Amino acid sequence: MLEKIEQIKSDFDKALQSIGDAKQLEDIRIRFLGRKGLIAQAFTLLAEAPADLKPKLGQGLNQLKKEIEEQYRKAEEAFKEKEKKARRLDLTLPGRKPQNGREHPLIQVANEIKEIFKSLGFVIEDGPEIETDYYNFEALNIPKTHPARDMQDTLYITEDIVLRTHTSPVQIRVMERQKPPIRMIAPGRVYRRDTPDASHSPFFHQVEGLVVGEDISFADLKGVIQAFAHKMFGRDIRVRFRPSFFPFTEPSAEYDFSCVFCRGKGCRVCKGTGWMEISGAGMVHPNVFKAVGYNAEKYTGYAFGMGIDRIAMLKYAISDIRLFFENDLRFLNQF
Ligand code: 2NL
Repeated sequence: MLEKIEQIKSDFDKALQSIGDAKQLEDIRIRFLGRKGLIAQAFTLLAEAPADLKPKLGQGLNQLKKEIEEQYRKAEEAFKEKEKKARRLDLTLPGRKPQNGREHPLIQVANEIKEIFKSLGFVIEDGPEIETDYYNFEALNIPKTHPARDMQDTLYITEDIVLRTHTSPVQIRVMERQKPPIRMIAPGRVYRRDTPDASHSPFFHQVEGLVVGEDISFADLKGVIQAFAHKMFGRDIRVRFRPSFFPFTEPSAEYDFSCVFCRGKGCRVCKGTGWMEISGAGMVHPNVFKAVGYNAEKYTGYAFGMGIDRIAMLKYAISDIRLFFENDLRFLNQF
C-alpha cells in the first residue's frame, strides 16, 4: 500500500510535466482527483488494510491527497498564466495586411458609362426589375405574337408579370410621369431565359438611353453614340450604323465600333472584319409616344441600348461573360 502511494505520487509528477492544453490539464484532474480517480480508489483499498496499519496508511494517503491537490492548483495557475501571456499582443510582430474589398468590374464599368453620359447631359433613372407585361412589351409596341414574348426568351412570374428583358420599361415610366424634354439613361440588370455559355447569361446588364424633344434627329443619336465611343475607347474608334428593325423604333439601326483590339485592322476577335457589333438604336416609334400620352406629331426622340457586360468584356479583353458572376477572387482581384 505504501508503495502504491509512492507510485501515484511519481505518476502524478510525471503527468504534470506534459501539460500541453486545457484538455490535458482536465484529464489529469479526473485521473488523480476525480470521483473515481486514483486517490479515491486508494481510499477504497484502505478499508481492506490490516487494522494496525490503517492509521499510518490513512495519514499517508491524506498527505498524498493534500500534496496532489496543492500541486494541481499550482499547475493550473501556471497554465492559465502561460495562456494569458500567449494571448498578449506582441507589438514586435509584423502586421498582417487585410484583404481590401473593391468594386466589381461591372460596377466600375457601369460607373464609367454613367459618368460619360452625365457629362453629355443625361440624367440617370431606374425602376423595377419585376415588371408587368404592359411596361416590358405592350407599351413598347411589341405585338402579342412577337418572338421576344415567347416563353423561350422571357422569364415569366405569372402570365402578366415578367423579369424585365430590357430596361426600356424604365423609360416608359419616366415618360408617363414627365413631359419632354427628356434626356436620360437607365442602367440595370435584365433577364433572359438562356442557357449560360461564354456569351450568354440568364441575367446581364444594360444601359438604355432616351432623348425626346422637338427636332431631335437621327444625327443627334449618331453624335451621342460617337461621343460615347471616343470617351470610352479612344478618339480613334470609328462608329457605323446599319439598317435594322425593332418594333419600338422607326427607323431602326444596329451600330458597330471599329475593333478595340486591332483598332480596325482586322484580328481574331473581330474575325478579320475590323468591326464589333455593339447594340441597337433608332428613332422612337410613334406608337410608343401614343402609349405614354405624348403628342407624336410634336415630339421626336431617339433611343439606344448597350450591354454593360459586353462593354466590360471589350475593355478588359474578357472572353467569357460567366467570369463576372462566379465571384472567383483570382478573377476579381485583377480589377
Ligand atoms: C437592342 C438595343 C434598343 C431601344 C433599345 C427603346 C426604348 C424606348 C423606346 C424606344 Cl422607351 N426604344 N429602346 C431602342 C433600340 C434598341 O436596345 O438591340 N434591343 C433589341
